[in-house]
Amino acid sequence: MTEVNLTYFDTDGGRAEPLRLLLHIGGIEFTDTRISFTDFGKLRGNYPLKAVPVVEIDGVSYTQTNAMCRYFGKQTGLYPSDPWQGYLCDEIMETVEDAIHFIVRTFGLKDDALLQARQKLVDDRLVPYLKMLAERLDQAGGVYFTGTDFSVADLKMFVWIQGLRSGKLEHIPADLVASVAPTLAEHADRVAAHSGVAGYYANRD
Ligand SMILES: N[C@@H](CCC(=O)N[C@@H](CS)C(=O)NCC(=O)O)C(=O)O
Repeated sequence: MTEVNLTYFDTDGGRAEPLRLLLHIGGIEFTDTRISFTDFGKLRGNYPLKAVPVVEIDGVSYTQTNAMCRYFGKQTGLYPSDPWQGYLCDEIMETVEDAIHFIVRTFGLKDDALLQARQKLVDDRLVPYLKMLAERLDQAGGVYFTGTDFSVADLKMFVWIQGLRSGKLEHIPADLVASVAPTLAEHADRVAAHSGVAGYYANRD
């Protein structure tokens, strides 16, 4: 049997979380290796791109979260088989990835520099991104991002929206999603209630 080992920070969020959910829901056994930031400093030299997530498949390390999501999504029915639905799924995942990239650029800033950067981030990036994504959900019928079937795009959106709503990102209002794109907040609630997602968190201590 193929051995899968996923390495990421010890948080129930971030880039690896959609993949943890996907593997759990899809019934693929994996080792959930969680490292501290201190460990990361010591271990990053071992990772192919000096970054995490890293997925080790039968002892070989691979990178890029969205590629992992597509690969395991195809094996578990959580990535569309139809090419057009696949495009829609990818568009959502890549858009979230871009948004994460813009947010990460503001990490490490302090005081007024952080305030200015976060306000600009909200106005120039997050608001347009949230509006575009809400429009896509609407175009897909309003329930899931690729139509009637639940997919890894829904998991990726869910994790990102939960992060935005957490209030943990200073100067990003916790009610931003609800005020700019209420349907995305409803979508995240819908995904949270999905039996596979709810079951996963019910068993997390
Ligand atoms: N495009 C990559 C981005 C990976 C990435 O930037 N990971 C972050 C953590 S979420 C990281 O390891 N940053 C530390 C660094 O690059 O030094 C992916 O989606 O896997």
